[in-house]
Amino acid sequence: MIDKRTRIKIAIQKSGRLTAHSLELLEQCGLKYTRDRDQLIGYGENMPVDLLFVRDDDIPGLVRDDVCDLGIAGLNIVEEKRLEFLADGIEQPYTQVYALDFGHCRLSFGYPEDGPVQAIEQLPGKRIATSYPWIVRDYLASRDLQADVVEFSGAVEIAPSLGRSDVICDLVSTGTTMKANRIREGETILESECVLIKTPVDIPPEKLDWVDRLLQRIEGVMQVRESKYIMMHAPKDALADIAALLPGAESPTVLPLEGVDDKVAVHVVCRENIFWETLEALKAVGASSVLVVPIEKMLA
Ligand code: PRT
Ligand code: ZN
Repeated sequence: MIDKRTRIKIAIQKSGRLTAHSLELLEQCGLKYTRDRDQLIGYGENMPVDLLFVRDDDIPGLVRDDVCDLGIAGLNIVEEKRLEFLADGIEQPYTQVYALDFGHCRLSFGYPEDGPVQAIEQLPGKRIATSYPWIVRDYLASRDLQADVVEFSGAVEIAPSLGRSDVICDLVSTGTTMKANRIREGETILESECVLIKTPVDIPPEKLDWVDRLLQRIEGVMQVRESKYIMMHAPKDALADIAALLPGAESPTVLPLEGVDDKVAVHVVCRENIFWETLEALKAVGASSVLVVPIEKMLA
């Protein structure tokens, strides 16, 4: 039995598109764990953290019910369940803490190429197959459109050819699935990525310190993904130009160069990715010996 009072429980997808990235994120936060025999629970060895491996659809409910303190799931699922809970009068089933920058996809309408609907204005009176009935109904209501929403739990793209719908609304990443079924992607109603959600209940004091530490580490991991440490030699009078060229840069460290009066060494952390164009622009204002180094860990 897991001690709920002192150990943090995190719900993650058992096996699917989000599993590897979710585990990688937690491992980057320093978590080491062992999985039980039936692989349903991961016991943290070096932190008071346990992982619950479940279907992604169950993650919002486990967090809402405070069975888990935190959960990692796609915004598509988190938002779908939020609207469903809202219909039951539950206003804040969880708080969304971070967007995690993986699992990117979009929820879009799909119009069969030879079907009767080719734009949202033609939706009234038609049937829409989707696994996201609450999001679709919410979208239709916001546009004052009346259409029938037919719930499908999977293989939504075959609903039109089965004669079950005129249109679909489904997740898209590359667009290959819709194309293969001769469906044209239409309007996107939700841009999704994986998010971290937190229980609506106050975290007990016994766990608060570790929850805060974990959230801070996740923030650190997110920041270093894009961040770079940049070193260069630069003319003293080009420092303002250089600062303007570096995206998301913090105050640079400026160091003297032995035996050189008009140049300095500049070290700076950039919070965004650095492209070749930026390096070329730095060179154009006089920078030389520019090094861009990845950052492994960062604690704000
Ligand atoms: O068993 P469990 O319920 O946990 O898994 P699942 O089968 O419900 O989910 P899974 O692993 O397929 O997806 C988990 C999450 O990944 C989703 O909730 C999204 O947040 C995210 N994600 C990202 C996607 C996609 N990209 C995606 N392309 N989820 C599903 N798809 C499907 C889509 O439904 C369609 O069938 O892939 C097809 C479209 O892909 P393209 O590349 O052909 O456009
Ligand atoms: Zn699922």
